[in-house]
Amino acid sequence: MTDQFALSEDQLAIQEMARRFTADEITPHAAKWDEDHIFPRETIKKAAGLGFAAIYVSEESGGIGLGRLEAALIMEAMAYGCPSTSAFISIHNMASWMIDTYGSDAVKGKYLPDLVTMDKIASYCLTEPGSGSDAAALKTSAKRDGDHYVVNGSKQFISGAGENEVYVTMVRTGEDGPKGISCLVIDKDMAGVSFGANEKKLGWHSQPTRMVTFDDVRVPVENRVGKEGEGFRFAMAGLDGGRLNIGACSLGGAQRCLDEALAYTKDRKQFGQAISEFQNTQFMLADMATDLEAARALLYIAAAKVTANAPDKTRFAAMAKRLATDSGSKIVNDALQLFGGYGYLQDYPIERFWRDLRVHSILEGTNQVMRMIVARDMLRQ
Ligand code: FAD
Ligand code: 2MC
Repeated sequence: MTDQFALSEDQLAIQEMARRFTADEITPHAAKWDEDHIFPRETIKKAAGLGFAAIYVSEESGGIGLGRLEAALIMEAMAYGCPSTSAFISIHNMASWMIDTYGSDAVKGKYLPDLVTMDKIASYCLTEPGSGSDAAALKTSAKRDGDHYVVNGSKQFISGAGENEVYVTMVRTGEDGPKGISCLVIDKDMAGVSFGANEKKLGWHSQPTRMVTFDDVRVPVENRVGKEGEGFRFAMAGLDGGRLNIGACSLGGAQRCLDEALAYTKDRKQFGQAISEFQNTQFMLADMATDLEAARALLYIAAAKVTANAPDKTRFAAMAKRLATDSGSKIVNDALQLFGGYGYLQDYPIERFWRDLRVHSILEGTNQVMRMIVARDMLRQ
């Protein structure tokens, strides 16, 4: 009866590999990356050595050709050590998958060999200063001039900007709205590409976030992914997977904080007994574990739907992202409460997870937008 919900041997092996990598290469360093704002490029490159830079890029293109559940397992495992670094690797996977799935042989051949090894890292550029949730209102323009596009405009909040070499960018080549949007791959070193200051953020300190500005950037037409007007659809399809991964990062962070809270409450004594003896503590731990398992179950189902290209995959990815990120943040907040004043100190990891997970309810589509996607799909039927 339970077999259909169990992970396969291969999936368990991948999960174990990702957990081992996290324990060896991420967890021991994550607090320092956070405190000193260190971008761990070497560690990220090591993750690529295990195939984690191209989890659902096809094997023909040099990826490991796995499904979205496997990707979620990997992201969840790495987020147990550092949600920020895990999410960073997820964004690179999303952008690489878009090139592999929708790109011509020319654009794939030009970019994917370096992306699968993470000799080059990819950013995903959709958001603009004037268009966040209403992404289809973007204004960055790409005007055709012979065998080039001339790109002008700005992208806001771009993860990895300034460090990464490759920018998978949604631009306007046609009419207003989603149908006038195309997808271009733009190199960091193309003339006219520049970057804003590294944003000072609440969390996600192990990776930079900057504005990217395009000033008469000449991009070869062969760098277009798919046809003109298809870019918005590709961007949204990429986010179906990205949202699962962000949800998985919240699950991993929440699991870590739950484990820390279990150990701490058994150890810490007040009123002559371990605080785990209080019924309030037990009820909180029980609810944290229950909410985590419920969110995880939905996320794994949604991941299976995205792998299978099920008709309701977008709705499920949105539901799973909403639940996993909101539940994840609540679980971490409860863990912080159980640590008392110590939870607020940087001596313990909880406050870092609290800060890192907060943004998961905002980016890759706010949780209000997730509700909008779900309700629209329900009402359409
Ligand atoms: P707004 O769209 O202005 O929303 C403000 C508020 O209004 C929100 O609460 C929102 O839910 C609500 N709202 C808006 N519309 C509706 C509606 N119709 N109904 C109900 N409520 C609504 N973007 C990229 O393209 N690439 C990246 O790599 C990237 N990385 C990021 C990293 C960080 C650290 C952050 C903070 C953001 C990143 N983003 C990135 C941008 C992110 O996706 C946007 O911030 C997000 O989509 C929300 O857009 P906004 O900030 O403009 O908020
Ligand atoms: N897969 C494929 N196609 C999709 C799709 C999906 N998941 N979602 C929408 N489309 C298609 C849709 O079918 C339609 O095409 P057609 O008219 O041919 O049927 C087209 O795209 C336009 O869709 P909508 O009519 O739904 O567009 P609308 O503008 O009303 O709303 C909305 C779209 C709000 C869902 C979208 O703008 C959105 O997701 N906003 C949030 C923005 C966001 O998530 N930003 C994340 C930036 S990345 C980030 O934060 C990182 C950290 C990397």
